[in-house]
Amino acid sequence: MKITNVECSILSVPLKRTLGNSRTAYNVVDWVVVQIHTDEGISGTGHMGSMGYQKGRGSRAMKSVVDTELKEVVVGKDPFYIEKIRKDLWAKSYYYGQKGLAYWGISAIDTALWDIVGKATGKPLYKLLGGCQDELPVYGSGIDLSWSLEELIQEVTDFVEQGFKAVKIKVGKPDYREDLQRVKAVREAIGDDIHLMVDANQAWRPAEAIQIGKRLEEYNIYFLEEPVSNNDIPGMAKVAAALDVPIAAGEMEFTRYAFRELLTAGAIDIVQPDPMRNGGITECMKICTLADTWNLPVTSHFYIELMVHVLAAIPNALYLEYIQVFVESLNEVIVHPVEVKNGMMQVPQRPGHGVEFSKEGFNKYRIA
Ligand code: SMN
Ligand code: MG
Repeated sequence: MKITNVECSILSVPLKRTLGNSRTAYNVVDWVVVQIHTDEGISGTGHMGSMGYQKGRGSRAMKSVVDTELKEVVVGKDPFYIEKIRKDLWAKSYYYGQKGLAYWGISAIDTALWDIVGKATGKPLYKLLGGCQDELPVYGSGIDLSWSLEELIQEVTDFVEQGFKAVKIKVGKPDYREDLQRVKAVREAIGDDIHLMVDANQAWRPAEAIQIGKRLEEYNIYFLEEPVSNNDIPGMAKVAAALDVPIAAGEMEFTRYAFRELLTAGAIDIVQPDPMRNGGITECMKICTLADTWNLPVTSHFYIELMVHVLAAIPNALYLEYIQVFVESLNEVIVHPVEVKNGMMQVPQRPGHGVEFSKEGFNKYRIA
């Protein structure tokens, strides 16, 4: 089999409401879709979710790196030679790539190649990767720091009513006492039996994170995510050592090498790879193995539709993240909507990863 073409399109889907974390606000997701075609009529896709507030979300730059740099490495090759293609992409982009936008493109290409292999063999991706389970627990995740307390409570109680056994909310308000009030109110609303995670999106310095983290522990927090900058690995390790609550991070990291640094420093207790930033399905599996080597669990970041296959193929899976508003945005442009029932997701049995972008989605939302 030979790759005949690589096409990259942008589908810009507005969010139903504005989301906010401690860093920024979002009101749109650009789904950057990489389609790889072959001479046997099989095509695979990898997508990047590039979100932002109005302008400035990176999608055109992502498309440009695929179109002008990466595509030529891929065309003409056998899609089953995924490691070889990765090696060549890495070599081609070594000067400007290895992290950043080029690596997003490599990630999407890797994912599309796995999709082709799945379709060519007629197998769902997780079985090709080495199946471990057919369903996974999911937590309901809110990008909700800008929402009022009433809206926040509505969100988490909706999650619990839908059957989720775990929810995550944002923290990182300028005055941490407001975070404590929100966490207290959420804990009271969901009761003691639901896992409650909090995500600070790097809002604090280490000493603050320890001080606030100790107060948060009073509410039985399941994990505290990104308390400090992902560039401050020693700081994160200090926080992890000082607090009982497990520390989760990894969503901002490129490549397994970055995870090696987090793990050797003892900076995290829960590993959170994002397959569209950290190198696609192949690299994500390597990161999960690294986590397992450190005897740590993995919880997904974003991309539930892809991470369901990765977590279904590893022995150390903890939870899938379900960000309802982003899933609703994705469901606008795909054929088979992501489905979560009673806090569990069954792994789709369609060949490949099973995410198929729809003609209607392309017609309605395509901007490039
Ligand atoms: C998050 C950030 C960016 C995209 C999706 C989700 C957030 C999370 O930090 O962990 O849910
Ligand atoms: Mg996060």
